[in-house]
Amino acid sequence: MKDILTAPWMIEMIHTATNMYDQGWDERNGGNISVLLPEEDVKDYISGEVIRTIPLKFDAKEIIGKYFLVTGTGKYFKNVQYDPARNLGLIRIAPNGTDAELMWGYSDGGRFTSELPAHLMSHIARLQIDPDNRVVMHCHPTNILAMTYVHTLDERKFTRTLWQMCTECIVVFPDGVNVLPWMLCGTNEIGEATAEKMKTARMVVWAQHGIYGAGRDLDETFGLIETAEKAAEIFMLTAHLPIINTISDAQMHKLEEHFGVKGREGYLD
Ligand code: 2HA
Ligand code: ZN
Repeated sequence: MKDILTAPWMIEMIHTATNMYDQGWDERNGGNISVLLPEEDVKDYISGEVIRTIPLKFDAKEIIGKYFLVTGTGKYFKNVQYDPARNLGLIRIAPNGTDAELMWGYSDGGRFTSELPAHLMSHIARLQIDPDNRVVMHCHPTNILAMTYVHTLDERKFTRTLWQMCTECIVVFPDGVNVLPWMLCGTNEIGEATAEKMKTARMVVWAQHGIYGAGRDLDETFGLIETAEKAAEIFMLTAHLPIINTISDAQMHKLEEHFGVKGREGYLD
């Protein structure tokens, strides 16, 4: 058996959690990440023995047998690099669909993030759209959060404002961002609402809380959130000033043409 701490996906997870902490997106125990791992990528690193079974709070029958590397509940992104086995866990969805089998990690008796319903439901939703989707990421980026206090939560308007803040936004997230109003976190209800929103965009803002992103790998998903957060930062730096220039819809159409992307239907005039 190979040392799991040398697995490329483990190293990438540790680097990503550390980087997110360094961005200021994951204060204290804020944020959570889940990565879907193909069995062939994990089998050499685990004994196959189930350490313990942890109940899920919903029926995840669509993803029975699938492996996920998931951050732990109450754990700090800041600490992942120093003690991965305590702060992360590798779970497999049990044959009944309602339990998770712990294969590695959560070494202090811990368990997966309280936001696992939103993660797994989002994985299920994204896999139907993109079979190569592997990552769901949640965090609390400062400017995205700030923006939800001072900008309408209308999804078209919110997306258009972000697109207008940096030239490359429409290229990076042509699908835009969807937005949920404030809801109680850690529940199946917010999980279901997030997954529904994930059907039409890879980013879902949770007003007054943070953001969810989905993508094929950690880099792509991090990059999505990083780009939206940069745009929100420009918005927060300029929202109180007289705006005398912007990126017009005609210019957005030029970007679409040049980069071979298509902005969300009906979002550009
Ligand atoms: O506790 O970010 O949304 C981690 C969170 C909950
Ligand atoms: Zn959160």
